[in-house]
Amino acid sequence: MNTNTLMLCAAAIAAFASSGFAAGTPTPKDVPDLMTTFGGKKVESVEQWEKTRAPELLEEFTKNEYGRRPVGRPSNLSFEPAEPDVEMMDGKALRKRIRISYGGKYGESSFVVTAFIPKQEKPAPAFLLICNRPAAENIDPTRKVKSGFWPAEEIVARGYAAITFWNGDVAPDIDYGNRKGVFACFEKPDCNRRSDAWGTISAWAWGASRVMDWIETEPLLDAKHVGVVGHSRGGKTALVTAVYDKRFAMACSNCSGCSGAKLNHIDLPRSEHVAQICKGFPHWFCKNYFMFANAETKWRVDQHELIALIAPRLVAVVSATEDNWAGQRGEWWSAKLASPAWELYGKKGLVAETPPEADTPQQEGCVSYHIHKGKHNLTPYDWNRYMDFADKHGWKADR
Ligand code: GTR
Repeated sequence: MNTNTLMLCAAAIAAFASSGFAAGTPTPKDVPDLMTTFGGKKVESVEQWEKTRAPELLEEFTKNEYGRRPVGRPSNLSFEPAEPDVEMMDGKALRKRIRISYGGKYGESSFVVTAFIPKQEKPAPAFLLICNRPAAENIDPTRKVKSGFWPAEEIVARGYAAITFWNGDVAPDIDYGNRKGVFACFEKPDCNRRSDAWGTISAWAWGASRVMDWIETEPLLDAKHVGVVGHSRGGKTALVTAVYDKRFAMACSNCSGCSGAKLNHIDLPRSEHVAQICKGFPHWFCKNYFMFANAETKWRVDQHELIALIAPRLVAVVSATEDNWAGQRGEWWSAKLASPAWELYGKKGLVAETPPEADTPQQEGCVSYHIHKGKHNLTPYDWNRYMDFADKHGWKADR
């Protein structure tokens, strides 16, 4: 293990243990060291990180958790208006609805993305929500139905474009979604899937990348400043999106819990574990992941290393006080223990020694954390903290 990192991790864990927060709260144990390669070499430079450590971690997560994608950007990918552009929100936004179409060896499919772009001179920075809740109630393009899950009006009022698509249009949230969407185009129906074939989390993240393909073509949008946002299964997907697609400048992982931001190497008995998630939602992952059911702490990686793969870009991790299932302390610890990756780049990761009180964001570095008071949910409070974080990093000034 890299001595510096070891000392940093040990110091972080010790500082925590001596703080008030520690009372009755477990601390991480035997966490795989981010800055030591599988071959036992210490990682001390960006070059070593980028050439060796990051690729081997990425391969480990690909092969054993989220699966391999049979396709990247399809050569026949196309974008066309699904409806004419229209001014909305009292003339403050232009709404675009774009159909993104693609086809593979076994079929064709498409999905529609909705974008509210603030009317302003310069290209707008944006937040892309991967919506995992019923579309009609949460991402209504007519805005007759409004939901705090996607407060598009507030996002536009702060100078950001609000963009979204429904995850089920890319891959249905069931049985590897093999009947519709992307799996049906690139995988033979009823084929015996390989043990490292992608699951729906990776497929949804693939969909987010296709939206980025469109964003790059849209002059009203600033493709260099796009945050990908998701809640719960969508929060896991937001991390995976940014890990596999470096064009996203920020990932916002809201209440993502097990197989998202939550660290496994911490004893949080009320939180979800790999055995439960694999039983409840096997299609989210590749089959290889099932071997870590009841054995996640025997795996040579943990979820803080997934977050670290987003460095040096921005990451926001969010928990909810009433969301023990997501394992709030484990989410904070992942954010903390991922931070040495930013330090390699001469940046700060999560600047904090202990988890914060509710509604008190920790946003000094490139890794942001807050825990909102209340339930497992994505709320306007969270959105505003994501936008504060982007503001702090000059997403508007800098254009
Ligand atoms: C839960 C699942 C979690 C979380 C959540 C959601 O039932 O156990 O991992 O992702 O669903 O996506 O709403």
